[in-house]
Amino acid sequence: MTHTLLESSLNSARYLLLSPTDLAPTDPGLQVIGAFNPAAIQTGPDEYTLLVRVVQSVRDQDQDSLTVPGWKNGVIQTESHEADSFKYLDPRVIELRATGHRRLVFTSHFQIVRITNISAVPSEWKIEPQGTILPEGDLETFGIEDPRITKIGDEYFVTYVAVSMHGVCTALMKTIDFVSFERMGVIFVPENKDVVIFPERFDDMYWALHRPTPAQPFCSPEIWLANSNDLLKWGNHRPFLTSASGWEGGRVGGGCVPLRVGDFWLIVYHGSERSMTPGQVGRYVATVAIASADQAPRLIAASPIPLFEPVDDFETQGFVPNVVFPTAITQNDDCLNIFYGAADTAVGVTQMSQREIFTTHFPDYA
Ligand code: MAN
Repeated sequence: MTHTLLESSLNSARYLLLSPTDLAPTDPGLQVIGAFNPAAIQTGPDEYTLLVRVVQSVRDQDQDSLTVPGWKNGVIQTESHEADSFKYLDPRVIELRATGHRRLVFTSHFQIVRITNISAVPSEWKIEPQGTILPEGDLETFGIEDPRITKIGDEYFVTYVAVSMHGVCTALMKTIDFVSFERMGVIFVPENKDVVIFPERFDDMYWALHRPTPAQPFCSPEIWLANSNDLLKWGNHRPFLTSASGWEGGRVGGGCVPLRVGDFWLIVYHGSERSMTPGQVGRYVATVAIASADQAPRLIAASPIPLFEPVDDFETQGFVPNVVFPTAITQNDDCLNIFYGAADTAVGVTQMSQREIFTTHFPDYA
């Protein structure tokens, strides 16, 4: 498997870790069009484990219809729509004219990936695909997306987006070995995604960031905070981080699991600027905030400038162009590896100095 060191217009080196061509489809009738938005966590002294979202679409299409894939009982099911019975809302979604209901043009599952030789630069990391996690049950028929991993005790908890004709919600699964996974059910009802669970409890409670998408747009979608005493029933909901204007005016959403830095949580999240052009998704950047870690999470400051933006070819070109979508951080002393989805097509990683993030973005707290 090849991965390439790329130049960035910003100070951090960007590395392309995984592309769709590195993975085989789960079914001969499908093609892999994306491998992106990875969860990542250190699982051994020289090992990271990733859960990469793999996106597949139907390979051979008729000219006068579109066939979209989904899952039932572990088997791919397809559904065809006549060309004049729907319209594209953007490259990812169609709307059926008869009902106004939406369908994804693809379906997603997770590829488990093991990375070793992690003390080397990312271009020398050894990357080995392992097994897959496929959608299961009625709430995952359109796919599973955008996982994030939080380690609590000896267990790894994975939040992920479950998509079906019942909507887009967030569910939880857990594992101790990344071989077998136990589904724990839905934790945030539709429409809610970008759920990240803090790795430490406070006030005897677990805490999470989540991102409801209001149907009545009194505001752009923003990040909320909630707590729970069992990781399953969440309450005490309150807005946590609202989108500012400009580059994050369209929406903000949780990204990486918060990283503890002294008395702070370092919170890397995404912001997007919606496109004014119909059919285009807009531009997604990675940005950063700090919150209190010595008490219940409270926002202290959100950076007035992005942490990194799509600049390299693999970030500006792809299935959804101009997207960097941060989803995980691992740490090696001062060096942070920030894993992200690039253009809804590939997995990237960028290395940044924790100290420099504070001096650049939060000089009052450096
Ligand atoms: C959505 C997310 C991601 C995706 C971005 C950009 O907000 O669900 O899955 O990467 O859009 O398309």
